[in-house]
Amino acid sequence: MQTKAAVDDNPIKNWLKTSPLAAPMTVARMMMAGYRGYPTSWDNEDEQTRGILNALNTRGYYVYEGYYTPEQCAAMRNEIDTVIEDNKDSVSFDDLIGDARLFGAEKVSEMIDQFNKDEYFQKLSDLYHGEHAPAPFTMAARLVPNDINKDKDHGWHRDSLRRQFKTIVYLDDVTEENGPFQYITESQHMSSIFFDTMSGQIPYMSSAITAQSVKRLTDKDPSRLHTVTGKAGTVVIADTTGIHRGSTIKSGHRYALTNYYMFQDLIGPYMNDYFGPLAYRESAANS
Ligand SMILES: O=C(O)CCC(=O)C(=O)O
Ligand SMILES: [Fe+2]
Repeated sequence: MQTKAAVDDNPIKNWLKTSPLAAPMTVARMMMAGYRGYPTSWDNEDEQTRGILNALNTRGYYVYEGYYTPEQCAAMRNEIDTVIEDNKDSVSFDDLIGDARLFGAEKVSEMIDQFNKDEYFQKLSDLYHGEHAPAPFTMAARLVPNDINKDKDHGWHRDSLRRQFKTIVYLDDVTEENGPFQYITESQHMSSIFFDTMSGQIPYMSSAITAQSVKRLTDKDPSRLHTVTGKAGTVVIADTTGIHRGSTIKSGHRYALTNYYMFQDLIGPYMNDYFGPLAYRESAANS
């Protein structure tokens, strides 16, 4: 049996990963994964809705300010502390770096469930996916600075090669210091997936993307790098097919809630293997 090291050392495989074939192979994989073009059937929606969806379609993300008041954000931060404390068995703790993430936090908190069930974001998801695409779970996250990550320039990735949409609400004021969301604009387009893979020299089969690859893209066009700072209560709405990351937190903390919207055929019990026991619930598939 070949060991992993032996596979990684395979010169043909390595050549394929970084060869000019990486780009067409990535696009082929994306189409096999069920890529759907970009529906634009929101012409009859109100101006704000059209503006948000058009921003997702072109640049890749939209910033919606003032979803929660500062007081609601404070209450929500307390709520996250409580659900993390009360559901330790379901929380992914990174003891080394101190981060805590609870996938499915809405199942143990009515407050968080309201964000999960937000009707307007659900409507945006349905329009953007071109079909009903619910959020089977919300992730509550509490991020803090740590010595291991503090000097690292990493974390870039695509969530999926199939259209995906997330809403992330900042529950702290987010500056350059405490882990702002960053996005490479237009990287969600199939054409960019092709050309960025080439010019960034992004290896085939890699959802993680090195800082070096991203630098190649931003050196070519610095205006593509966007860092989303914002007051507590700001919601980042993003097509996470595009290249993005939560940047490294250097000081303070960053509490946030993230709704994971998904095509219904992707929702199933297997999610609990990836995200923990609260992620999947039967009714979500039919909600
Ligand atoms: O929390 C963030 O800023 C982004 C994290 C992320 O990559 C995601 O939710 O897909
Ligand atoms: Fe992501």
